[in-house]
Amino acid sequence: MSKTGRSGVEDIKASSDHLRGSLPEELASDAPAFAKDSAQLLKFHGVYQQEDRDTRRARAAEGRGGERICMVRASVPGGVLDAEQYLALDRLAGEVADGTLRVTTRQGVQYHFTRKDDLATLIGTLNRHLVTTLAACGDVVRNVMCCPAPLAGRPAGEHLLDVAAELSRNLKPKTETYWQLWVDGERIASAAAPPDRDEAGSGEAETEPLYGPTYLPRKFKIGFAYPGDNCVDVYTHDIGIVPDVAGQRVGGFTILVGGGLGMSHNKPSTYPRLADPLCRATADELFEVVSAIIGVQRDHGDRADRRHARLKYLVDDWGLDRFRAEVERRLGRRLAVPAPLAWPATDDHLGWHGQQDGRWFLGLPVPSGRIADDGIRLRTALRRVVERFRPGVRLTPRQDVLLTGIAEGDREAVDQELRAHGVAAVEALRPIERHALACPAMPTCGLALAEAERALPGVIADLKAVADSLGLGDEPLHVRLTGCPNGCARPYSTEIGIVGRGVDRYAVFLGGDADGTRLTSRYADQVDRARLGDVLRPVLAAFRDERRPGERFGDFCDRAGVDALRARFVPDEPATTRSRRQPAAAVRA
Ligand code: SRM
Ligand code: SF4
Repeated sequence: MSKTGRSGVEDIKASSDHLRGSLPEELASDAPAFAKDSAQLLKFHGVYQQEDRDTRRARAAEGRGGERICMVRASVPGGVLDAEQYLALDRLAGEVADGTLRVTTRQGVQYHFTRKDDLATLIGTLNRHLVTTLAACGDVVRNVMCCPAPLAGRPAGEHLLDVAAELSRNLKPKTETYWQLWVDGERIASAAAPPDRDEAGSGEAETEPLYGPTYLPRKFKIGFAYPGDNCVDVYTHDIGIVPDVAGQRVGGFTILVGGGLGMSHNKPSTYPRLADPLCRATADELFEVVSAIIGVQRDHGDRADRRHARLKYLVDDWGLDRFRAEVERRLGRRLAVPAPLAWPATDDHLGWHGQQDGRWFLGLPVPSGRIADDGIRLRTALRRVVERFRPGVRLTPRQDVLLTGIAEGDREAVDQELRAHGVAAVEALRPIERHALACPAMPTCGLALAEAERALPGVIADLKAVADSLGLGDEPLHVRLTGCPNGCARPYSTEIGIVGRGVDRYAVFLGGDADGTRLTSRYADQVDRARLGDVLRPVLAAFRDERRPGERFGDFCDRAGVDALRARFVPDEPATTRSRRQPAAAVRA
């Protein structure tokens, strides 16, 4: 904490002149890396300065510092790209990154191993294709998520995506710095182009009317679910939004607040939390209500302790009633009571599906979101299909890709092109493979305690073998693996969360559900990677023997009680801190 009583990051933001700091000078200099303060500001521009952790030890032995690299994140509202945009993104992966594109759990795209000197080319080119990196990271509203599936029978699905994109545009920071640094000062009509600033005003309030000079206390996340389908994990967002659908358009919205997953091991004051229903808003009120909620967090969120700075802690510290009263005070009116929610249609949208407009889309599984040419030539296959058939490309909250707008007559040719490059159809995957997610972790993530993406194939192979040996091979088990407890692959809102503890060691969380309405609780801790299957075997066997007809694994663990399962099957495990959980009823209505 600084002398001002605020966290150091607050001082950096305050003195940055709206995210500028010394970035212009540092970008122009030959230095291989950015200074520490600049690295904080860069996040708001969508850039993380990282180190290649694979080479750290060898370089240290040679007396050299870490190899500085950058991760660049593009924010793509609702994950919607057109063919030209996808092809541009693909080209850049080869030219200024490590040859891979990574679809993120928030429907964005990440480039890894980008050099400082290549940042301007990468970000400038993205913007020329109307893809922005502005506010992809940093203490602002991040990429706005939305169910991307253009399914037949969902007439308002495309309208919902438009609403999400518009909200995203309106919530972008308005500082000119981004355009000056990366787009030659030119404010092109992009996904991020903010509405024109009021030229009459020149003070700080006018530069950032929503955020002010120090932006938000912490990152802020918003997601729209399609009614009945919780593919976006709507309860894990700072603000979750679920519309009513009337005909071709969305009508009112149910608004939830206070979701978030990050925690630290052994720090019970940090915990995952599912969002609570706050109110309803009409379409005309949506921006105003969302802005009021953001304003409460901006003015009352914790700016001293970044571990306690997310909206979820403010909602818990105040209680929902006081929070609602403050939002109402700002709006000058009472908020309408939220509607109950249910999720009978939660889906990953993989495979072939008919669209509302009579065409087809294909949901393609992308292991850990990594579009690469390694064992299978997925990157080449996608490029060929997009070049030849010009489909839309949509990124899903589960790190997969939907190819949309395909004519009935092209379906077979698309399948053939994919098979020719070794890309398997989703039907060829076992359920446990299909539903698995992992965060990037090593070697790029500076916070990783253990492997995740690189460990996933082995972990899933082990769990698959255990499930097979118990006759549960066809059970749709949902597994999410992360390299640390921050929760980037949302391991606390699924059935089996495996969370990095240390090198090759993990904590295992159970008892959430596949619809994302319930949090997991810790079942075992400090488990060697090689023993994950052994630790899960007895509880899977109990599920097989004791489940009710049609009961899912997560629901069984919840009914049996994770504490009781731990006492039965891992009795040496200390009765440890549990993740904060809410009964499903509380989050459903
Ligand atoms: Fe995340 C930090 C990757 C979704 C919670 N996250 C990071 C960083 C930037 C590491 C860092 O701060 O140095 C990771 C970059 C790794 C790398 O090398 O690429 C990183 N997070 C990711 C992505 C790429 C994971 C993925 O597998 O796709 C996701 C990018 C989404 C995007 O496009 O914006 C990603 N991160 C999430 C989610 C899931 C979500 O938002 O739906 C969460 C949990 C939800 C939440 O925010 O509570 C999440 N990431 C965190 C946290 C913990 C935040 C907290 O409140 O404690 C951190 C650490 C931090 O902020 O201090 C973090
Ligand atoms: Fe890094 Fe942890 Fe997020 Fe994985 S969960 S990407 S290890 S911060």
